Amino acid sequence: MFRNQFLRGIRSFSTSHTLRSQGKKSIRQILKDNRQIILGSSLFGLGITLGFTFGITRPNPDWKFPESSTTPIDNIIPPQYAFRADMFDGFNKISKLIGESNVSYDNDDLNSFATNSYSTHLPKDNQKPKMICYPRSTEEVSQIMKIANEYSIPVVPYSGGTSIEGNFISTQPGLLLSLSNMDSILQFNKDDLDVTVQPAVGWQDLNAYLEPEGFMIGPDPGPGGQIGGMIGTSCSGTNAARFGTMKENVLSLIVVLADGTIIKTKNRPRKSSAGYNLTGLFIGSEGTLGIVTEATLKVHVKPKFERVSVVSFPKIVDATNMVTKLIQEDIVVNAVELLDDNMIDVINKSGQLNKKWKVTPTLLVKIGGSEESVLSKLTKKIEDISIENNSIGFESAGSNKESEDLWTARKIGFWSTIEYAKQHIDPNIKVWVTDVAVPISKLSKVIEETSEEVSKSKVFCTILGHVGDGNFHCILTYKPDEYEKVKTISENTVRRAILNEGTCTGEHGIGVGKRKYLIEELGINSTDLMRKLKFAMDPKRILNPDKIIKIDPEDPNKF
Ligand SMILES: Cc1cc2nc3c(=O)[nH]c(=O)nc-3n(C[C@H](O)[C@H](O)[C@H](O)COP(=O)(O)OP(=O)(O)OC[C@H]3O[C@@H](n4cnc5c(N)ncnc54)[C@H](O)[C@@H]3O)c2cc1C
Ligand SMILES: *[C@@H]1O[C@H](CO)[C@@H](O)[C@H](O)[C@H]1NC(C)=O
Ligand SMILES: *[C@@H]1O[C@H](CO)[C@@H](O)[C@H](O)[C@H]1NC(C)=O
Ligand SMILES: *[C@@H]1O[C@H](CO)[C@@H](O)[C@H](O)[C@H]1NC(C)=O
Ligand SMILES: *[C@@H]1O[C@H](CO)[C@@H](O)[C@H](O)[C@H]1NC(C)=O
Ligand SMILES: CC(=O)N[C@H]1CO[C@H](CO)[C@@H](O)[C@@H]1O
Repeated sequence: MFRNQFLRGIRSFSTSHTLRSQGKKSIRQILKDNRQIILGSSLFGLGITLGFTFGITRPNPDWKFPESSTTPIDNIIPPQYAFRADMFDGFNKISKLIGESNVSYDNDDLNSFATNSYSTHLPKDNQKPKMICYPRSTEEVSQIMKIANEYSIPVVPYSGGTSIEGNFISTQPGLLLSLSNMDSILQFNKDDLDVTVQPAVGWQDLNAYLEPEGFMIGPDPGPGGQIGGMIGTSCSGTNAARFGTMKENVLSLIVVLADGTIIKTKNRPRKSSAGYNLTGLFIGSEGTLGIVTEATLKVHVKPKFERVSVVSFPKIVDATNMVTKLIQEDIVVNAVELLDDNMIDVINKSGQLNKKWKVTPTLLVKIGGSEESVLSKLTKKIEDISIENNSIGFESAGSNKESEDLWTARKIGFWSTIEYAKQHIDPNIKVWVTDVAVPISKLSKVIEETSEEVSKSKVFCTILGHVGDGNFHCILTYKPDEYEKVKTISENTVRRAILNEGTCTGEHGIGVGKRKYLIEELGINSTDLMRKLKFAMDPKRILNPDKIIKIDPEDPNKF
């Protein structure tokens, strides 16, 4: 018992010592630190005495890292970020380093990097960056991070800015590091099917580059998304059913760590059993562990022919049953998307489609291949399965062009919902997008229960799902006074998914809004381990603070 108390004393001393800011400090902080050192030293002295008395091994005085496998939030002290004057000293150094024309203090700029209008979680008024910088190379990012680390300046990396879970909110206003000057495609290895790019290359631009040669990349998130941010959120999109998510599509990364160290995660071969999987560690880490400055991605052969079939059903459950059947029958689809009746209605009303579809739950099934005859055969098989699963309509595109037209319907779903709600419900309408994913066998049940809850609530919502992966979105629109209502729906949807062995986020990430669900999903030990990794790699907690896990015990949010 003595031993435990002794160790705990030493541990809290070591923790605060390790985590304390190394930057310039206020008097208050110096006093606080000294108190801790005095307390720590007296405990240390007591420990040596006790150790001597009870025959315990003496602790190593150089030991600076808490001897635990995880880091619970109660074991840490608040981060100490740079005060205003110090922060601007640091900014000046950065400005000298990369040139005045590559930084900005302009108020409109600062505001434009605070959020985007379709985000589920919005920043508070003061939560915007204090300076934007635009580095042009890995080397510059590294130099900037060295300065930021020295001065304890919070840094938020930013690529396309389309993420929607508050992933880049400046919760601790500091530096926003925009990668927009790093937008080159560096190397395309056709024979190896991989491409190396800088982080601000957009996925659409990359596809436009690859397409003439007959290639494409897998993930297709929101229009405007860029590789750095796509790695940040481990995004996916409609193609994931066939080509996988970002997690399956990155071969290797160059990353700048919190203190400016530059690392490579892997070489270029498809496989490797060389040590820890560092590539995987950074994908989905939302800029909290390092800044990606270069990425090598898998490239896929773009299907020569594609066919999209539109299948209508009386009920959502019939549609999801059909998806299960397609998977069981080993029918390889390139994508299968679910649109509920409201979604079809808003797309129809958007006037952007040539054809009008039945306003009823609908599956869009996309198949691809190198021969048209194979596709025709497969389409027939899909039609047969749909008939056995109560479909009430089946229409298949006759050509690639027609297929593309049908696919635009899916791509405009999100905007059509917002447009419709603005025009018909309230010009100030807001939007909250849920993003759960469950094992396919649970999908029907979870969608059905969710859609029942939504219709009872009377808020206007459309449902859109990447159902091949068990992932679906409710695009909940709400008037200001309906905020609590949609919050409850979103919370219930997440709980329902977790109860069914699912995840709170299939592709948008945790950001600031889903931290508590991450704990519910994986358990506190797992998030405490994430915190341990975070502290090991970013001891001053400067990289994208407060995302994914709580890092400040004084953060007013409970989780
Ligand atoms: C209309 C619409 C539709 C969408 N559809 C989908 C969809 O189908 N599938 C899907 O997965 N998502 C979708 N999204 C969400 C969004 O497009 C994705 O999350 C995308 O991956 C974000 O990329 P970005 O470049 O915009 O990232 P950003 O918003 O710039 O950043 C995302 C996160 O990554 C971090 N980050 C940025 N750059 C770097 C870097 N270089 N190194 C380390 N961290 C970095 C940021 O700090 C942030 O935490 C949609 C969004 C919209 C608005
Ligand atoms: C800053 O930006 C300008 C152009 O905007 C560029 O020419 C210059 O090389 C950049 N870097 C430095 C160190 O000034
Ligand atoms: C490492 O993790 C990534 C992302 O999760 C995955 O794609 C990859 O197959 C893993 N293994 C290697 C050797 O990179
Ligand atoms: C599509 O919307 C138009 C209004 O823009 C409406 O007149 C038409 O009936 C709708 N079509 C279907 C199939 O519901
Ligand atoms: C966390 O680990 C402890 C052992 O330290 C164990 O008793 C507990 O059940 C674990 N909690 C969860 C949620 O797995
Ligand atoms: C619920 C339902 O009707 N499922 C049917 C879907 O189609 C397959 C045959 O292709 C049937 O076996 C399922 O019973």
